[in-house]
Amino acid sequence: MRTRAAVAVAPGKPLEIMEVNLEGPKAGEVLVEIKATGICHTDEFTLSGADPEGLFPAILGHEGAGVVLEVGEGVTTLKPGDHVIPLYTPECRECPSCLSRKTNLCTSIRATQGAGMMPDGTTRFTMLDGTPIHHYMGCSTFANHTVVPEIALAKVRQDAPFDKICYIGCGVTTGVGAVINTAKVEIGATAVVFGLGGIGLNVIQGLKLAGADMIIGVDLNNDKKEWGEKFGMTHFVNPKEIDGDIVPHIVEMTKRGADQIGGADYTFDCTGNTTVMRQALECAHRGWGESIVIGVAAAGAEISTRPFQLVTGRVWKGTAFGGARGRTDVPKIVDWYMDGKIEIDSMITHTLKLEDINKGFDLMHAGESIRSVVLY
Ligand code: NAD
Ligand code: AHE
Ligand code: ZN
Repeated sequence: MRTRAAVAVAPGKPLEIMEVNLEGPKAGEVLVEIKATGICHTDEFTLSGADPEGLFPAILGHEGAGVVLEVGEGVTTLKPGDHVIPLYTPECRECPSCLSRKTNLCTSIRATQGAGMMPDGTTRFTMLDGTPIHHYMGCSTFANHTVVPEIALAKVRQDAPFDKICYIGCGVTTGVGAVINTAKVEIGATAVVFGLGGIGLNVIQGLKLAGADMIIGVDLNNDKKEWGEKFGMTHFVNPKEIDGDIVPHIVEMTKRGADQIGGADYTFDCTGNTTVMRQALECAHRGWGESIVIGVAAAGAEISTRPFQLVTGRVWKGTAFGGARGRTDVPKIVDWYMDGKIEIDSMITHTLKLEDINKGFDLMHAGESIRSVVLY
């Protein structure tokens, strides 16, 4: 069939809207009509050329929601008409990683996914002149139709609005899941969130849900103060507006009662900046503070700190997709949204047509959007 897509033709170039060919689903695969997709900073990261796994031409997008149109041979868990959210972290329930119960990072198709291919090593997308187009993170939601492995689709309830639940395909689950699954934050905790964008605000709403007491948000953009407060942030710091280094500043802020050592129980990097990652670790509490890396850093970037920071009990962790097992957890998060336990609507600041998708990237660069969503 033919479908319309925004194609990343080369690093640093705007996406090009074009008709592309899409081959039908092979065994174990599913054809999905994408109804809505968010634009995540990771799409921008790959488009910019900073992603060591970036391939071109490719159809980016990994934060979508849609309807199953056709299933390939052997598909048993989905049928035409089902509503689904594509998962860049699949859940096969059979690989050593899934069976370990220690990680959400299913490894069954990671190699081909990283190579921009379907599990059989081929692509379903081609340009009209026959040039192959790479898949992206196994999802390619910047196309009106896409083919996704069965194990990389979460079946969700039919009454949930596509234009909101697409955000559960990455940002919401990553932020809320980092708090609940990865950090396992407890009631009364102190926490610091660096970067109050589409991910950081969801970390804040996760912290509120978990019952954290003090939630400090850090951002270079003062407009984010109001945003953070809306979701439960109790204090805001703009590093450009304080005297001296952010680490002693936060340590001072987090001294509580008899505990005059200071430092947060949990800190989260939602910027992708390696200097910020170090600051986040170092303002975690001596003896037990945990710092969770969520941000994705450019090829070649490295993190460093004095080993003494770890010797004295701070823990450095990372999380992908908020530690969520997609087929199991995503339908539950959709329920939380539908039951009013988590908020999504106000974070979707812009809705765009596919033709205007590049505006979504401009709004992100200008710090004017939290999430832009493309409606097909
Ligand atoms: P975003 O652009 O919406 O937000 C980034 C925020 O960080 C902005 O508010 C910006 O002002 C702020 N910021 C930038 N530099 C800063 C600094 N030095 N100090 C303080 N604040 C700073 O991006 P997003 O969609 O929220 O994504 C955030 C990061 O998370 C990106 O690196 C993205 O690739 C990554 N991400 C990771 C996962 C995962 O599974 N680990 C999932 C989604 C996104
Ligand atoms: N390809 C990059 C890494 C990108 C990355 O870390 N992706 C996250 C999801 S970001 C979603 O917005 C992830 O899930 N990582 C686990 C995985 O297996 O990719 C690189 O540096 O090579
Ligand atoms: Zn994302």
